[in-house]
Amino acid sequence: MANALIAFGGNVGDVRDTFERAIAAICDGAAVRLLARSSDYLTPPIGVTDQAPFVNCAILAATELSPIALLGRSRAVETEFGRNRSHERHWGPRTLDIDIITYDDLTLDTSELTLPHPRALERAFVLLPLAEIAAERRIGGMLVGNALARVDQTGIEKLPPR
Ligand code: A4P
Ligand code: MG
Repeated sequence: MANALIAFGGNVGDVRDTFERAIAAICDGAAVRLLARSSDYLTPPIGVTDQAPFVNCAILAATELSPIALLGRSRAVETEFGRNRSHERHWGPRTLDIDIITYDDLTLDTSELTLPHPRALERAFVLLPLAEIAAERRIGGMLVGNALARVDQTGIEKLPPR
């Protein structure tokens, strides 16, 4: 059994509702079990800035799936919730983006999957949710809480429970 941190983002449709259903679809209670879920955060778009704000959250899950099988399940869930990569811009609007941030302490660099996620430590929209559920976790040797102190959190708003 491995522990995985998984980040969710989206800015098209009812993203918070999508998150609820997507998390339930990934965490079936068997091969993937939900251990913790962060709050949802409203976050200014990073990268391509002329698009709607995103909602972001993160979960901690225990899983029997291999990293590649977990990625496969994540991509199937992205597709189920309306994501169509052939119609979208890199870093542009999307209903649901699921990124695997860590899988235990595994490091991996293949064409399909890079672990830990290479941009996680630079991004407040990933680190703020992670700090809620895994502040003491290290990513690439750095504590989530310390990484968070180094990034710009301007404009990010923690959303109340629905
Ligand atoms: N891939 C490799 N490693 C991983 C991993 N650890 N987890 C591969 C998930 N996927 C991984 O992803 C491209 C490929 O990365 C996948 O096919 C998988 O095999 P994608 O989701 O199709 O492409 P993308 O999302 O456009 O690119 P990327 O690099 O994942 O984008 P990011 O870095 O996730 O950024 N601003 C705010 N406020 N909030 C956001 O959530 N998201 C983005 C997208 C930009 N700006 C944002 C947000
Ligand atoms: Mg992605």
